[in-house]
Amino acid sequence: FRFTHAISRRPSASITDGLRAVDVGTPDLSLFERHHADYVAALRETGAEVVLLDPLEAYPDAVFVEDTALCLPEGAIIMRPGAPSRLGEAAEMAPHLRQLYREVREISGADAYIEGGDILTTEREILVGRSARTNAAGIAELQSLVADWGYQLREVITPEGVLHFKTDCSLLDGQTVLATERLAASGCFDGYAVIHTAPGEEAAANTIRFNDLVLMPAGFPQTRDRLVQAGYAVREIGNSEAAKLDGGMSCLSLRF
Ligand code: CIR
Repeated sequence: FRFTHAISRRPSASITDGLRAVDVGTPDLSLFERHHADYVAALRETGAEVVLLDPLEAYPDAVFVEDTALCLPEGAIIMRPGAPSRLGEAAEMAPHLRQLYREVREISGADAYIEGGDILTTEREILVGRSARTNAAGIAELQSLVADWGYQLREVITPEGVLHFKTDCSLLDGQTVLATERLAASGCFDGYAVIHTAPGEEAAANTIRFNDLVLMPAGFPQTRDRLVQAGYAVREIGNSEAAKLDGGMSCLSLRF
């Protein structure tokens, strides 16, 4: 959770066509832009260098850069998003990672699909949730690509009806995660300390610990209080527009 860099991409006007499981209204671009600017400012406030990429009109979901790559200290791995409309986003991200990393590898199997939102990297392992976007072939290829870097992959289950594994959890520090009760009940965090989101605030589970700050979506006061009481420096960021597209704090950046 200590990072020197992040990559983020400004939302495009085409965000109105972004994927969503349930239509709860069209995201408003100017409000999304304001929330995004607050998000980037918070990352920069921690001392990190944030590369801010231009909007990509051709890809309505391109603001959710996390799904295009997995960034590790040893190198970056370009993903193969399982949503057909998002597959091309990975190739758009690759040159930027090649500029910042000495080693960049790629998921390339034609039947392999995997999105960054399904991957939680902790200090001891990489958890990958199989989901509608991430399949067994994608997980197997990731395992083979990170094996020589010494990483242990563990496959976990993304709850039914939840977009990504990390929609329901986030890493708070070396041994602590924030998770919904429904996800923690699967036992995937046995051995970690778990802080649960408050009942009815499941949408608060996707936060990021970024250096000294925990960035969380605004509007979940009970979960915020739990984090503050546990000693975290919490920054609330407006997320109403990203949430209409099933997006949250982790989706909006790559961190390394
Ligand atoms: C999608 O359905 O792909 C986007 N509308 C939301 C992606 C959110 N990304 C993430 O959780 N890492």
